[in-house]
Amino acid sequence: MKTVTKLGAFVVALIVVLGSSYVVGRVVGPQPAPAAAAAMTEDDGPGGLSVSHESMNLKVLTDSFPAGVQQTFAFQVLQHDGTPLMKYQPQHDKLMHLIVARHDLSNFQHVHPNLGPDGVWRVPLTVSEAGEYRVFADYMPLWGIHGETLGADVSVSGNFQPKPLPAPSNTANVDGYTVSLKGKLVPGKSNKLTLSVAKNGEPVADLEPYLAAYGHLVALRDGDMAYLHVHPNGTPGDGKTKPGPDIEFYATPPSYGDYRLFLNFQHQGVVRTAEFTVHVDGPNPPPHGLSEQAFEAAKVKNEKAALEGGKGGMPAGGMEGMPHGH
Ligand SMILES: [Cu+2]
Repeated sequence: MKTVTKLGAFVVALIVVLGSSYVVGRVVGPQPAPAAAAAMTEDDGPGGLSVSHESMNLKVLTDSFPAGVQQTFAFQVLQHDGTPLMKYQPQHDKLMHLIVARHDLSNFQHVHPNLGPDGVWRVPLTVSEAGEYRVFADYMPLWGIHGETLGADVSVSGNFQPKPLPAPSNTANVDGYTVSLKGKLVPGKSNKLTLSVAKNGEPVADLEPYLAAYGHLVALRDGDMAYLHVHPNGTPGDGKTKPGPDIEFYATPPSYGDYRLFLNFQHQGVVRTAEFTVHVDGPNPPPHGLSEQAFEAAKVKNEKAALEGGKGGMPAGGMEGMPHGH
């Protein structure tokens, strides 16, 4: 072992001294090709956690935000060269959906800004209570292959009173409407959620289309405000989607934990928001697209190797004859 090490050191010294690629080639041999990247399904994960993604950057232009005062909220989606993105594909009838919510998942708003010729999105906005907020810009570039949700934090000044997350519940009440939630959310899986709308105990079967759907559902994760993409099942006028009382969605939570769900629905000309806290049970799907079995086997193997290799983290079996520790 010692002899080999000394010889190795000598070879390295020789290469350094001679500095010849010919010698390097002869002594070290050809460099092995880089190992092929492990095949894995790369998931972009939940949106809303970053101000920047795929060379686009969310820039908030409104820098003073007092609570309770209506003002113009302005922002841009900037491209890598600093110019604003001008071309968008509509999603649910709108080029831009702006979600505003406080970090404690209260004070939710869903509004639709207008794009000016200067590349600035503007919308009148009143935030009633002070605190730390996140704004989510949900859009799709005209050339986009998927929608994008960038998130930026905004401070609203005033007297801040944080609120605890309401307890999980399958029913929500808003303005005389009761919305009940059926279905189970499972980490990493697309599962169906059914929300049923009733008014004064009677099922509502004449919901009105709002943004090309009978309902819009946004889900935010408690703790970091991860923004879930939730897809409605069916569109008004497709011949099979009924105008209530049931509204169906498919949602994929990225992890277990608590989420706040916000349902927008329109009835008799008014858009309302029903809010739910939902607890999602684990476990999460294994990383890197591994099967449960492969993940469990890798954990057992890695733990064994770490224990046998000591604190240095040497691979087990790879250092025969080497004293462990010191
Ligand atoms: Cu919207």
